[in-house]
Amino acid sequence: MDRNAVAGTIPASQKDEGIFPTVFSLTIGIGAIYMFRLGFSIRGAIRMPRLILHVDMDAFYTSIEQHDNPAIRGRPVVVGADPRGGLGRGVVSAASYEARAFGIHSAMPISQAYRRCPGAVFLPPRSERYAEVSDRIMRILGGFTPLVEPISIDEAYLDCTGTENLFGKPAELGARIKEAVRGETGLTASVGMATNKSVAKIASDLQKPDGLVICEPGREREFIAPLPIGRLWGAGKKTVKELESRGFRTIGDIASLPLSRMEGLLGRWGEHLWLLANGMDERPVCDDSERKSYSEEITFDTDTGDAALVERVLFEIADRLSYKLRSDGVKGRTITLKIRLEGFETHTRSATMSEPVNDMAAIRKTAVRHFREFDRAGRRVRLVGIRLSNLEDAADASERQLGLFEERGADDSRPDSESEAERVLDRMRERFGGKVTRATLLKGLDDGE
Ligand code: DCP
Ligand code: MG
Repeated sequence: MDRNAVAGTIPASQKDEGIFPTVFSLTIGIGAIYMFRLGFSIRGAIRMPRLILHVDMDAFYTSIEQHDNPAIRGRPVVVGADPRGGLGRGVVSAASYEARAFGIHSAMPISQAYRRCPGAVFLPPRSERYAEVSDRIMRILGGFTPLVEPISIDEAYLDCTGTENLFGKPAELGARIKEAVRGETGLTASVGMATNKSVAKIASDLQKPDGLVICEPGREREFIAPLPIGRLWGAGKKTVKELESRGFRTIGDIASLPLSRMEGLLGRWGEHLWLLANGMDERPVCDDSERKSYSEEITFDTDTGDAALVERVLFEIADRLSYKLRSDGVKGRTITLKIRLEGFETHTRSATMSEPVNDMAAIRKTAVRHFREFDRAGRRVRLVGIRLSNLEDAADASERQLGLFEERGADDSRPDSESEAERVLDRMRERFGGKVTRATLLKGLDDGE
């Protein structure tokens, strides 16, 4: 009944073995920079690398003001609070690149901005206009891939994996996107391209304004290594200070530390930063209106060899995922178990069902089965997670019968989301919040199968 698809990720230790071609750089038209050749690699043949873009508009608010009013093009422009001759309160929202030459930047007190450049053009924000341009930009980006995840008014992630036949190689795709945005809005965008979100976002910022920076698959780690730690998503001022006080300055400095050292310094947050510092980031590009998957994972406080504990955790995860799926009215056809072992080796095991599911029993049963079948050769487990993908609307799916699991016979025509027990649970959660899980209710029961 299952079409088993098995995929595994490459352990960190094998990620940088110099099997990739030489790094080179080349400047192309429109002021863009093409830093690394993006081509086929041995790894690409094994597992197709993703092509993730981060697009961020340059000096967004002030660029719109300069576009709409040619008289202020080329001049320092500041959008924000009223400066009132240097006595105004409030802050700078955006500063044009000409204004930045005076040291003016977003979030700076407007009075300070005024002192730095009294001759700048100070304008109040026109939020509606910016939102309208933002909508247009997101629509333009949507012409290149259906997978667009807007993350603020002027930036978005795109997953353009597999678009080469349509739009050409990454450098060409990037140039086309920038040209489409410029042609339709008159504004410039900076684009970063990589195999994951974190590196793409770092890349888009490297050659602003009007930049195009590409990191070749397999080069993620060395690409970000020379940059300061503060470039990593989530490395706030406090974290950077803490790390700098110990002599770590660059991303490469922390990437080469043993993971345990980072965890010793920053706890579990250390693991997050260590992964990003090593150029690893598995987060998918999520278009919320058409979400591609639901997933949840748990990292154990200490690596565990206790299979019963792992299964109990899978039970909890299945329960929470099932609740989310049912709340959103969707079902998934593919159930993936993710398991990370001590030493950081990560594996996934997927099964695609003949019918989509969203009930806890089905999700848990498949995840536990994968876990039991997985040979971890006595090694302890660091993390487990479950992902539901291949989603469809529960209403469509409920017309069909489940017929996959013994607990629902073929004559059971009730949609599984309406099973009595789960309805009761859902009602309790609505009253008491997310703290109620089936596993909480059944605590102490051996949940095996
Ligand atoms: N913004 C704001 N307040 C801030 C930061 C930003 O109101 N503290 C607004 C104004 C910016 C827009 O959001 O124009 C986009 O933010 P960015 O951080 O992308 O900054 P810019 O687009 O202005 O400049 P850059 O070229 O550095 O992206
Ligand atoms: Mg911007």
